Amino acid sequence: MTGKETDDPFAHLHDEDYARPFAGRMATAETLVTLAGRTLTSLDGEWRMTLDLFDEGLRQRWFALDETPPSQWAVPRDYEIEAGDLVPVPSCWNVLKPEWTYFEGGAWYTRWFDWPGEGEGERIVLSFGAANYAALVFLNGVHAGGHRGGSTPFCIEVTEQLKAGRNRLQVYVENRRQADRVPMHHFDWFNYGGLYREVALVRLPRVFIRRASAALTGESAQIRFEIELSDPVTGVAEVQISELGLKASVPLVAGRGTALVPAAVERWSPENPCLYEVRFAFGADTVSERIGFRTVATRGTDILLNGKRVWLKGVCVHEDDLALGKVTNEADIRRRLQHARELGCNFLRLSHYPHHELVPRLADELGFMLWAEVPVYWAIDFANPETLADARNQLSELILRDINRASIILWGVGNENADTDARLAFMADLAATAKRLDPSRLTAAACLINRETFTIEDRLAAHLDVIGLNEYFGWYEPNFTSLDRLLANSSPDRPVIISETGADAAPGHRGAGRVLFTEDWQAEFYRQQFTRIAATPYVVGLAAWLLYDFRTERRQTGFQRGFNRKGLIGADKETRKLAFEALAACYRGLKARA
Ligand code: GCB
Repeated sequence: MTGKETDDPFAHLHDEDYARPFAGRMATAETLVTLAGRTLTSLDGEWRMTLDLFDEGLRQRWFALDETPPSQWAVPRDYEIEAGDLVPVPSCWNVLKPEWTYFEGGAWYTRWFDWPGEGEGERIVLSFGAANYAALVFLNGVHAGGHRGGSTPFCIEVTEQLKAGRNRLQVYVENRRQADRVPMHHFDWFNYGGLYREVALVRLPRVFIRRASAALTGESAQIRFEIELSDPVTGVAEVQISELGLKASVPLVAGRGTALVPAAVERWSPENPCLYEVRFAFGADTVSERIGFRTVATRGTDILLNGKRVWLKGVCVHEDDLALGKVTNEADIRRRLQHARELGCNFLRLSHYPHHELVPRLADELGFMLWAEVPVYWAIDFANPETLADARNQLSELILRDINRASIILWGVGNENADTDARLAFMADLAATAKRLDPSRLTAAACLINRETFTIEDRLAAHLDVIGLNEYFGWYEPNFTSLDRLLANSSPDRPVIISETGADAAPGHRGAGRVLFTEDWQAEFYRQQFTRIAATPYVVGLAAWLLYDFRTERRQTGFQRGFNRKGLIGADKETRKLAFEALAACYRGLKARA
């Protein structure tokens, strides 16, 4: 069936155009709404979930079925909401039942909620933290919207579909690995599926603040306030930072406006992560959040924070948990940042996709610099305009969500993508998108090495502020002499960060010399790497690969057993390997340069 009812009960068996009616109403960066300081009605908790490997729910329009009990069905059905499993949201289905561990396909989530009704002129938006990879949302049997991209938030307005009283919300989430997606079908992490971040309802006035940002401009002591409304109205918004006695007006034309306001702010830095409560108000709407003010720039091969050179002592981290999969929470994030602190870090790379929005919030509060990125990872269908639109949208959603996070200094637009003209055009577009949406931060990507001449060589570098370099000399390549050549041969005109280096170690596995998968070699590997990296003036940071071991089905030796073991700490997030202290000692030794 293609949206209309038919008398033929078997029509859906032959309709391969079944998804077409749901292609519209896509939530994008354009429809995202800032949640800063808003009161949300949480829809987390128990939902019913039914797997759907064949998109049967779309073919048969399961979402439109009434709730007649099975004893009263006139004709048989293939779907019964109550027959689904009770599952928590947020969650990844892969960790809920052993038989769902490797499931890649679709699942229907259903829950009911009571709604008291909205006030005069109010608008109601459904907000999703993320759903991997694509989602279709149905409220009271009606298609309300959809989203693609597995790690970014989205908002769907449901003012029209929402009823006072009992409502039925259904979300079809689907995590197939496909050639046109970002990432594509081949990546080195686990393909968790589900509604794995928070779901909530948000009440908004008829005209509301869609986004609001405040950032320090250049080295001058001016804050640039920027506001965008839901509608193209003209008026005046108010901004306020009470602690500074700052109050200013932002004139809005066609729903948008900016104002430059002089302000004597104390600068945010890892050593002094000071934040100010910033309030934005327009008409009946107010949003507020804690914002840090700092500048970030490059000069030659240096990265400057508040005009001063910084060396990024970093570690990469995936969003992965033995018990929860991609689900995280405040305690998990605080533990992660505490481990990074004990390692001596001032920097984390949130690889390889947008992490939970609480990560940059806590990094703001605790004082870490971050690299945040989108999963333009390895092979991507670079020539496909729809894939580019998807990647651009994921990047835009990430930037708009985190625009006020002082901790984020770098937007990563990709990782180790083979050099073709199509890739160059695709990724240059992303770098330009990042600059257009956010000129206050730097762009980066994990770039390429010419393995014949052993030089850093990537046409993309010209489009970036910072060159990321993933290199595994001493691990995938047996010795360090090629690294010596590479570092000596290259003379980049902009800063380089080693955006990954690392070696696997199975926790507890020991041995002397270059014995792969031992903790001893992993520790020695870091000592060898670090001596070289720290002695190279144009390298201004390292993001070690990585903090914790993580699940990935690509890795199947006895040492790996479905895990990438390059963690400095095991997958239990407790067991420190020898390399943890080895790298910590390297970072301590670097203090004088920072
Ligand atoms: C890389 C990738 C990263 C992998 C890592 C590895 O270069 O960027 O995602 O997990 O190497 O362990 O091989």
